Amino acid sequence: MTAPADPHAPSRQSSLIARAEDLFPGGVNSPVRAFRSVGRPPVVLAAGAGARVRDADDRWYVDYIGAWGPAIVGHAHPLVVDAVRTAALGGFALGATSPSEIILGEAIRAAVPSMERLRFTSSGTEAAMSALRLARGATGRDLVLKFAGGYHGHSDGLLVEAGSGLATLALPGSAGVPAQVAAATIVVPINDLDGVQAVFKAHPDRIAAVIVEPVAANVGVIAPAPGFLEGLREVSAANGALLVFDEVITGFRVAHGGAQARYGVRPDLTVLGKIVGGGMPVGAYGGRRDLMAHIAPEGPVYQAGTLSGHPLTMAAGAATLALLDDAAYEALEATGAELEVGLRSAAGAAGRTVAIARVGSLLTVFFRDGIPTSTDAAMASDRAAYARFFGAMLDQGILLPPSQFEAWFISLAHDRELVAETVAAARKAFRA
Ligand code: KE4
Repeated sequence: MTAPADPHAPSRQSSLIARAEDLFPGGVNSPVRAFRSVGRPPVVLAAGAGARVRDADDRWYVDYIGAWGPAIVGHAHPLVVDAVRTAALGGFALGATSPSEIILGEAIRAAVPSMERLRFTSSGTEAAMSALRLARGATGRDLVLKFAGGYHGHSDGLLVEAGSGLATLALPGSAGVPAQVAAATIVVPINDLDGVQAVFKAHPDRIAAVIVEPVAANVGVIAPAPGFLEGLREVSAANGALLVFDEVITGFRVAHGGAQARYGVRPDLTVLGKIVGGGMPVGAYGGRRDLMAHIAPEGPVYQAGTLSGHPLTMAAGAATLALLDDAAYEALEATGAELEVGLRSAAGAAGRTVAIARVGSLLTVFFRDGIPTSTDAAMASDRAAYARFFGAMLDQGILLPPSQFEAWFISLAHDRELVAETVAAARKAFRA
């Protein structure tokens, strides 16, 4: 870890930020990277290696952003880098089906059997948007039910009361979404099965799909209430609506087969992203054979993409999934548990009231009393306290997600030493 020569000299990072702010809205290519809600200048990250990242001034941090999920085996894993390098030697996008798409597609289907057939895209947004277009095309219905704080990418209809950056910026939705489009999305609080029943009763035969993050991770981590996912399965089927699991975060994260394997609930359609691309641009959606037959060129629901199934993405994804064996998930669970226990004792020692929610290697430290089970409870957390904690951790070389409402992502590269370093920093930060 090397500090800049003259701490008062304008750092390379600060000049890069100035140029970025002139170029991009907020100086970023995705809002949450702007650090707006934590009151710090954003970092500019030049490299990552394992569980650490390096900023443009050569400061290293223990990293819990993890590229927002994809870096589950650590940054720049040699086997993943080699796979991409080898693929690159054969050219990049070739504009036709490549063997690598078939290899990754079969690996995904082997792990997620509900995805009887699938389609790759270049982002989770595209995948979620396409899954809902398919649901509407297959059912002939127009309405979609989502959950407050659920984030499924930035397609128009899914920005209604979404999480992630909208929760971070306290935005109810997005400008530019036509009222009639927003009106086709009905929102219910997370874990509110009665609310879901009431919506189906109020709109009989009109709801095409229920889309849910089976473990909510865009309002911080909120686990499904016991019976919630099973209830969604039953109510959707009973009302002729499709159940769509958005597993962009949970897919290959909370279990090799995702949340649907962890909780034993089989959706009609699944949305994937992040990990399945190993850090390269990716999305995927898939499910029942009879539904996927509606997708062009077999059926009338159109979806396309110049770089869908990109060979370098497929190579990175396949190399990453190959590393995620049973031992990997046992290690992720053990590291997550160790970090949770350490953080809880650090907060206790400082007399700080926090609630630590964790599902596997997804974790959130909520600055509130009691683990939230609903959207409102999570959203009522003390954002200012989180911002102070974030800053105190950053100053000690620990990079947390720059929002109370984003999950901490633990990787296979987070070893006991790094967990101990994180807990030691937290002991001081909770007192800040
Ligand atoms: P992308 O279009 O960003 O690849 O995926 C959208 C998406 C879909 N579904 C879920 C459950 C997601 O969490 C996401 C994207 N996640 C955010 C972080 N929570 C991406 C970070 C960002 O927007 O910069």
